[in-house]
This record gives sequence, structure tokens and C-alpha cells, in this order.
Amino acid sequence: MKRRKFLQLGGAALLGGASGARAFAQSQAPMSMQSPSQNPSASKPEDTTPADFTLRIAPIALEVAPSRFISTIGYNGTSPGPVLRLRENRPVTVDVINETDTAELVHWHGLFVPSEVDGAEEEGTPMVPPGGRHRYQFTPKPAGTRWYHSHAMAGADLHRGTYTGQYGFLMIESGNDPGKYDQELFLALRDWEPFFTDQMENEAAEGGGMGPQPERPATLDTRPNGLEVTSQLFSINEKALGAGEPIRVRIGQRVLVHILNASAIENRTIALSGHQFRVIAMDGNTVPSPQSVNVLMLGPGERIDAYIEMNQPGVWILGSTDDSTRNAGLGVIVEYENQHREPQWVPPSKPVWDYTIFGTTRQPVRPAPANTIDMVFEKIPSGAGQFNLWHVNGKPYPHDQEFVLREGERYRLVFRNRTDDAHPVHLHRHLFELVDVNGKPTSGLMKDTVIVPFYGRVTADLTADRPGLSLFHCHIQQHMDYGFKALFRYA
Ligand SMILES: [Cu+2]
Repeated sequence: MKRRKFLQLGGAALLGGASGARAFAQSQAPMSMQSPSQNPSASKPEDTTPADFTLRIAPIALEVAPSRFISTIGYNGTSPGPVLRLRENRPVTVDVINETDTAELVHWHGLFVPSEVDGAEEEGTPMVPPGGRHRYQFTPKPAGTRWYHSHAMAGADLHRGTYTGQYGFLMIESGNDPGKYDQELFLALRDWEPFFTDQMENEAAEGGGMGPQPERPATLDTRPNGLEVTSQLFSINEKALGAGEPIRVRIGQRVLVHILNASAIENRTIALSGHQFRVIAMDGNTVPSPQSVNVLMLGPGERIDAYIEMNQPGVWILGSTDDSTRNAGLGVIVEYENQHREPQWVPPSKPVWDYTIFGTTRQPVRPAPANTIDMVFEKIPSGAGQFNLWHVNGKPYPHDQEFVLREGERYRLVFRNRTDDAHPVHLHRHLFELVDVNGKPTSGLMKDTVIVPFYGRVTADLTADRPGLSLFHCHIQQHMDYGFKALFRYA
């Protein structure tokens, strides 16, 4: 077993990758589905060829605020993990070493990769056993801001899956980035030390309120609510508001921010006092109509790329628009050069989020798809001390043979949210085009995750061009684990 040598090579590759200066290896070794730790005598070339990147899954301690340590699990000793910069269409190998005592796997969120490397057990991706390792090999596409994270089930264990620090940005570069910015920042929104509660979240603050409620049932389910997951400690990247270094800027700079909601539990709305965000991409995909807005809302799993023009000298807070969430850590200080006053928070004047303004409203050139797939989301309140259950079309996962696509055809997906929660739903291995949000039309906006407002409806068109199993689920870990998922398959 050449574990020590392997680790050294992996570390070197990682360092090079993180600096962006590395020339990617062109090795075309076939993907190894074997775990060398289970087969120490393996001597095939792919076992000794260093991977382009190595991710080591292991326990870490994060000091999110002075003397406030979080015990969690991270990648390569940190959380977020390293920013992985990959070149579009250039094959890459990533060795994942699991140094924890439970099976893990890494999902490449937003990528067009085969089911067996996508990182979802439901699609047939092999788990990385405790103490084992696995080499993922794939061709990264499409270009844009993607991310990688654990896709393990957590259930009642709030120290597994996306509750942990196992996530990082994954940038797929086309080589055509015009680079019209002075700084590039990666900001991941996080919560820590999750716990169970039977109190409902503040929906107004966390993005449920997007206008009409076309899916509100005539009679509401009044059974007593069960347990939900919440948190009272937050950070952007690894530091709570005020605990880390400020973002240092100069007047006249244009800053490109890549924002990711890496939370397992809640949608977030953020603002930067005194400034606007010029949104240029969502979920890594260029938007047809870039717009300047005062707030950004992101459900778990969503990404936004935006420019910020630094034209308001001062010391400001970028953070959650919800006071209690921001004061409990969800923020970061933005400090202009030679400014030394107390950080200012000014509530945004128009805290409204509307996906549709970033699309186009011209009549779509293409006709509506001939096929419609209705997906009705419901919550089954379970009462005190129990976990609520989540249904898609009347039942929890699995849905055998219900969502079957024919390759080459187009489908209109209608997400009908008959619950009092806003759900960020994600479809693996595909992009969909938003068509309608609560009756407001749009087009040209390509996404892999979308928040369906509570009692709301979102319509999206899908082209079935990626054969294989594809998982659909709510990106709130507890909802997924308790039924809110479905497998799409091809005929
Ligand atoms: Cu959900």
C-alpha cells in the first residue's frame, strides 16, 4: 500500500490546482472503480498515476468566532474545501480519500457527468467506504460556477451529509472569461450546529413571500407540525461576521462575487449596504438580462455570480437581511481603503427577489413541449417529536417508473408546492429553463436548482438529452432524507 506516497502526490497536485497555475495532466487512464485500500496488491497504472486533484475527507475543527470551535468534517483540512478550477471539456481525475468511519461520496453539482460518477448513491455512484478511496474521472462541463459536496443521507444525524463542512466551489473555465474585474471573491453562506425544533422559520425573512399562492389548498392541513432543523450560528465561508479578515476594496474597483448557499437547511436573502449586485449568472449560467438588484436570494444549492461596483467609500456589512441571522454570524465586513469607522448595516430599500427579471420576456421561439410532468409537493405533518414526511405526487421516494424520459424529447415540468415552506428543488445532470414563476413568464434562464415559493408554482422546460438515472430532490437535507426526492430515468 503506497498510501504515504499517494498522499504526498495528491497534496502537490492540489496545491498546484488551487493556484491556478497547474497544467492539467492529460492522463487517460480508465476510471478505477476499485478501492485500493480494499485491494492493496492492485498495481494497475491508474492506481499509481497521481490524480489531478485529491480530496481528503476527515474531521476538522473550525474556529468560526473567537474560541467558538465547530467540530465537523471537511475536505483537505478545511471548510470550504479548495476552489477546484477545471478546464471545460478537459478530462480530470479526482481521488477521494475517506478518513471518516462512515461511507461518503462527492457530488459534482451542476455538471453533465454520467450517473456512475455524479455522486448520488440513488443513481448508482459507488460509495467511498470508511477508510477507503475512490477515483472519480470525468470531463467537466458546462463552463460556469459549479460546486461539489457530500451527497450522503443524514436522516436524524445532524453530523452527516450537507450538515458538515464537506463542500467547495468548482469553477469550470471556458477560457473565454473576459476578466473585467479587479477582484474575484468566493462567498459561501453557511449555518452550524443545527438542531431540531418545532418552531417554523420566519418565511418573510427567508424568502417564501413571492407574491400569489396559486397552489394554496382550499383546506389547509392543520395536523400538528413535526420537527424541523434550524440553527443559531452562521458564517460566510469559515468565519462569522466580524471574526475574520474584512474584504478589502478600493474605490473604483469592480469586484466579481461568486455566491453559494451551502446551507443544508434554509433559503437566504443577502445585501451589501450601500451597494447593488449586478447579476450576470445564476447557477453558473449566464443570464439573458443582467440586472442590478439590492438583494440576492439563494436556496440551498443555488449560486449567483454578480459584479459589485465599489463606489461608496466606507465600512459596510454584506450579510443576511434578517437581523437575527446576520447578528448570529451570516455576514462579512467590506472595508474601503483608508476607512476606519464602525461597520454599517443599512437595510435594503427594495428587498424583493424575482427570478423572472433576469430572463427575457419576448415570445419564446420554440413551442411548448408536448409532454408535461406535474410534480405535486406535500408535507405530512407528523406531530410532536416526529419527523415530517415529504411527498412527491402522493408518496415518498422511491417512485418506480413514474418519471420516465424519452431521449431527445422535451418536457414541461410543473412544480406545484402545496406546502408552507419554500423548497429549493434540484435536478441532477441536467439544466432546465424557467418558463413561469407564480404566473409571471420568463425565458432563457437556465438553472439546476430553483426555489419554489410556498404555496407557489414554478414551470420549467427540460430537454431529455442525458441518458442515465438523474436524481431530483429538495436541497434541504431533512426534506430530501424524509421523502422529498424522485429518480428520473430514460426509457
Ligand atoms: Cu424542501
